[in-house]
Amino acid sequence: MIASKEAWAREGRLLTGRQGDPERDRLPPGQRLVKDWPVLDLGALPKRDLEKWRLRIDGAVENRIIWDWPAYQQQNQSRITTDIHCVTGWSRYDNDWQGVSAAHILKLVKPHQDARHCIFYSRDGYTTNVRLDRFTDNDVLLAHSWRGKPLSPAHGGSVRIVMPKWYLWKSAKWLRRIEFTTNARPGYWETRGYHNEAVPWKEERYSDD
Ligand SMILES: Nc1nc2c(c(=O)[nH]1)N[C@H]1C(S)=C(S)[C@@H](COP(=O)(O)O)O[C@H]1N2
Ligand SMILES: [Mo]
Repeated sequence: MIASKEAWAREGRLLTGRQGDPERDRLPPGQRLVKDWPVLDLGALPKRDLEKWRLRIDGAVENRIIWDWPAYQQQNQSRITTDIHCVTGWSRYDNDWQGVSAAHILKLVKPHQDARHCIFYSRDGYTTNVRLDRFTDNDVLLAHSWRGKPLSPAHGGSVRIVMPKWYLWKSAKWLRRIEFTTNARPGYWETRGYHNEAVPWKEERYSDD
């Protein structure tokens, strides 16, 4: 059962799950469904300033990137709908995101053969790390819009990462830099007891679980 749920989770949309009890098959263990969208962060809200906005993508890559806002807007745009799951216990269904896909970024930067990890750096000083082989999931997005409107500052606008298959602390808000690395470098919550992997279907909440 767990194995098949993980497989559905990897698919991104729980197609098989819908045929059974939708609540049980779509909601990861220990989660409750919410209709609103709670705000959780370190409490420092960066100013939204598109003139000064930059995104740097560097580290173990062939081609470094620095985008300003117009350059980022000119990239191929993707639109996807995903569920999100917060480690504090809430999940929210059917979030409609627009942005630039991780797949598009990987094609441009070409990570080195030995690159294994990505580190996300945010404007509020927050960092989080993910494995490169999960950043390549086809539902990973650098999102600028939600339900067709610019992502609100509270939820990470101008641009946040969306990594729907991992707990939401991996989805860095106010993104300013992605660094590709050969070694894992634990981020803010990963150095404070959170799990390194963070897969909701396995309840990878805290590293001593
Ligand atoms: N830059 C930044 N990104 C962040 C955080 C943060 O403090 N700073 N908190 C993380 C955590 S712990 C959670 S649960 C989600 C919450 O996202 P939301 O406020 O949009 O619900 O953002 C994640 N991304
Ligand atoms: Mo969180």
